Amino acid sequence: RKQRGLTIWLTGLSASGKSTVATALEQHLLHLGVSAYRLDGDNVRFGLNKDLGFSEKDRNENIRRISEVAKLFADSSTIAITSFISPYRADRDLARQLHAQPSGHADDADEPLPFVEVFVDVPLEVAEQRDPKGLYKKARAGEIKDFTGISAPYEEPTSPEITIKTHEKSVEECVAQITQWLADKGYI
Ligand code: GGZ
Repeated sequence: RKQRGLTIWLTGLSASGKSTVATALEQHLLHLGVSAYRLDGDNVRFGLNKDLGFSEKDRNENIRRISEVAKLFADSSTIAITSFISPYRADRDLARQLHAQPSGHADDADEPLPFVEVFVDVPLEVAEQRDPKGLYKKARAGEIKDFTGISAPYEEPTSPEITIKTHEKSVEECVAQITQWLADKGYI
């Protein structure tokens, strides 16, 4: 039977370190000879989802489409790594439920594709201090509306598979934490 992939779903504030960890994790898995593909704002929000903004409705749809795409990658035996704020618990739960449903491919096993929620947990003050693009500053000044953590919600995960703290650990340690978890589960 064909080998199956999985989805590693990173969630956290802007400037929490999602993209940095996702990039390093992708590199690490590729070095191990494991197929991995990262979905992030740069390759999704400027393409597939370029019609979407940051209202609650648009974020719901952003995450819905990303969930479907991640599932397709996972179904093709790749480790899909997603790196989006995904601030709404209900959207992340839908992504999880989607992975539990059969894909519809005739040759597919019935087992669900694993969905691994990784909470990139840094305090808002840390993210705001980092502010690499000056977005928090603009949000505080009212120049960006509906900014996550400032004027739009971030609903923390209640039972993520993994929690990483990029303000306490190095990127390498965070990647090791995730790969150790995957190895313990027999996924890599
Ligand atoms: C949050 C925003 C916003 C608003 C633009 N709120 O740090 P960044 O710049 O590079 O990453 C953020 C990115 C968030 O897009 P996502 O697709 O991950 O969001 S969601 O999952 O909520 O749909 C930030 C930038 O886009 N950005 N405006 N109002 N982040």
